[in-house]
Amino acid sequence: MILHEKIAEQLPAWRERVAKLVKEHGDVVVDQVTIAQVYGGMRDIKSLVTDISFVDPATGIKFRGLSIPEVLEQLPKPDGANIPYVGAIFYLLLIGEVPTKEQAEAVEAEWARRAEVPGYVYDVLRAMPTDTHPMVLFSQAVLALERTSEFTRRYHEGMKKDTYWEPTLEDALNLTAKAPVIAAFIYRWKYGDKQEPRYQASLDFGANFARMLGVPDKGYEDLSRLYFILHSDHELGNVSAHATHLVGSALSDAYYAFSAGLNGLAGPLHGLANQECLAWLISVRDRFGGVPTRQQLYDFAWETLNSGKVIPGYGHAVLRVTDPRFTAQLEYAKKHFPEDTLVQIAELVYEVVPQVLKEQGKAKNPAPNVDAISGTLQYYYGVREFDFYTVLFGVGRSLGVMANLVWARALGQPIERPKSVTTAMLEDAAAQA
Ligand code: CMX
Repeated sequence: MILHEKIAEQLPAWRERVAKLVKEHGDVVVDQVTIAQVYGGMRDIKSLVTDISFVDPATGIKFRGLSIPEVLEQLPKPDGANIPYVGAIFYLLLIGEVPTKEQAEAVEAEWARRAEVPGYVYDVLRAMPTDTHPMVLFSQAVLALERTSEFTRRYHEGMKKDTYWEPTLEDALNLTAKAPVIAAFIYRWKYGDKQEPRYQASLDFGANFARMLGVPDKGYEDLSRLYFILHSDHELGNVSAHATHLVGSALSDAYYAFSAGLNGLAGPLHGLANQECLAWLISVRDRFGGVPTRQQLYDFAWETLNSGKVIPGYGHAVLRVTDPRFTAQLEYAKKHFPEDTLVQIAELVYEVVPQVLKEQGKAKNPAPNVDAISGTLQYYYGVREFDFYTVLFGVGRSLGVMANLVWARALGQPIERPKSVTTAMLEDAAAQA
């Protein structure tokens, strides 16, 4: 299999590079930690390593060194599509090279071969009350698949540490292949015809997702590809990536690890913000019967802040500029459906809210993040069940966190175990400073 071969080819050089760095320069100091950071969610402490993506606070995400416009331009696309194959971004994240069309199609073929979801997983979901949040269903379905883990099977048989990455890659491919099918089933079971979706080997990941969800508009196939590419990875410290990495570091397999990542993604300060953001835009539309004036929007934003709430979709823990993932989605919407009321409101919010947040003076970044518009695009195509949106984020995020898990195993990253201290210790440190 092409992904296996390519990683195996690169591994000896990577292992040598990392071993040399740690052996010869292991005691070089890369960061210092303040009391504010220890008490402040470990913000900005450089303590994780990944070569798969990097978020520059001033420019945003780069996937293996490529910006979002470069990714959209350079990765191969299915015939007739405007957005690249999802298989192409997975190849880029895992291998670090822009794939040829054939290589991207080889990943797509692997997925098609592995997409079938065992019947008992559907039974687990059907046994749940229908008002269960879709993220609970998603996480539960992933966990239910754990018994199929190749890594865990091989681990218990006994395998050498330097081969851990091989069954992890198998799990990663199986999990990412099944994720869109599970997501589509959750959608149909909760809101639609309750049928089990069928993955068609003749279609790519994005087109399959659109068809399995039952969205007839061809444009939704491209939007699905765009959505999954943009949400795939955002370096390693964000909650979903870090939770997956942390749990995986105990040699829990890909299913345990990704289920944990999904549980973190479900929080309102992380992935759930996309559903909250669309709800906020709709409340603007309903209050003013359409696109408000700047002044009306300005007052509405202050009303939200004064009621103690955040403005969803704005602010970021790392970024200090407009998120390029927001820009890519806004451009897509303006190109394909510029007349849509919610798109126009989202654009006006982009003009007004940063100023409001600056005046409030709390948020370190008053600019929009990925969630500020993603729900608006889904809504346009008729996917209007807000609480499903974080599941879409999760399908995309599976790509990045699985690529990271494979490389963490390949490079033998150890169990995570940072040190905690007591408040009294910090007070002592402060007294001595
Ligand atoms: N609206 C109102 N206040 C905001 C704000 C917003 N959009 N963004 C930040 N603030 C406030 C914070 O609540 C914090 O207030 P307190 O000091 O009273 O606690 C203050 O500004 C400083 O926060 P910060 O350092 O700028 O931001 P953090 O790194 O702590 O948090 C984030 C980042 C994203 C959680 C925060 O900006 C936020 O809550 N945004 C709204 C929710 C959102 O869009 N989340 C999605 C993020 C992307 C993702 O992970 O999916």
